[in-house]
Amino acid sequence: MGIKYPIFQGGMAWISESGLASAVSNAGGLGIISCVNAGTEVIREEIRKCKEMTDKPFAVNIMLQAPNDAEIAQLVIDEKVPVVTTGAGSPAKYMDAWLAAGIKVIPVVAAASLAVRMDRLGAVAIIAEGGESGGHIGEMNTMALIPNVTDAVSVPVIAAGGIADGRGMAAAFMLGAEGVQCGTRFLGATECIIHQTYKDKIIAAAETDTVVTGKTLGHPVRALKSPFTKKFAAMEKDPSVTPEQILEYGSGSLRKAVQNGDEVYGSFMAGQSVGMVREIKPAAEIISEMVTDAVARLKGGAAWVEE
Ligand code: TUI
Repeated sequence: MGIKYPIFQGGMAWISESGLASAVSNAGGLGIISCVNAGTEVIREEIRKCKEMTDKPFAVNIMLQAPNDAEIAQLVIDEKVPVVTTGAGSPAKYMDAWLAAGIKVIPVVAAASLAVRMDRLGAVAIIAEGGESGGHIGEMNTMALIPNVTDAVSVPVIAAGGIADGRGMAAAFMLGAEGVQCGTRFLGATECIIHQTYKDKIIAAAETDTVVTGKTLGHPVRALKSPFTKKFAAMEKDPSVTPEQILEYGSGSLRKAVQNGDEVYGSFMAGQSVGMVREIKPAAEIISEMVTDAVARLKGGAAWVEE
């Protein structure tokens, strides 16, 4: 990959832009720009800004349920983006074009079955994301997901979901992963553009302060408990409310949290590792502390067993 540390910054919708991504890449990790926000031209600008702010590799994350995913799929080729990660579905239909353009493709999967298909289609690595994560999640949790995916594929696996410090990173390696992806931890990065209210909530939250809504819609999403999630959950239980009405209520809720800090209608997406995010600090410090602690823990890891 050409990166110093195997730490990816998750592609977070409306959040992961060129400032955060370039800070992570400059610190030796892999910064990732999310494409879920404005239109394709805005993403082109973000990619160009990122190239100006770092000469290190970075990635673009494509959410496969986005209305403009086909346009973005072409944009990353035109802009010669070195690495693409995908989420929320299978990128099979774009794989040949990306590989022909020399792009390294790293799909996010939530189960081993899709990981196997992606390995066969030419993915250079797989991000296996457990249900501790914030945002759109699958059924499996990280502890059981990672060994299952590493057994199933021939390429390196990057663990995601519940990892926010050196302990999580060391544990991920023990489960067979060769890298980690963190989203929630980078919500607490100085360079992260979320509204101050969102940051305050992240710092204040305990590990039990998240909830999953949307299971009845087939689209589970983890976020901080809030007036929004309470109302959303109540609508899901109410037989007189249609799925369309619920989707309408949820539409735009993440943007309201990120840009306006809207405490009534905002969806403050975050993973269970939020309890470990206790202070705002630069991305470079987050990364260097994580690496130092992971190395120390890995060296001491044999202390509790004897053969
Ligand atoms: O994509 C995510 N997390 C996200 S996307 C997002 S955008 C959004 N979501 C809801 C409301 C408003 C905005 C927020 N969080 N993570 C990657 C991820 N991918 N998690 C789970 C999956 C996944 C699920 C099923 C990947 C593949 C998959 O495959 C289905 C298949 O085709 O086999």
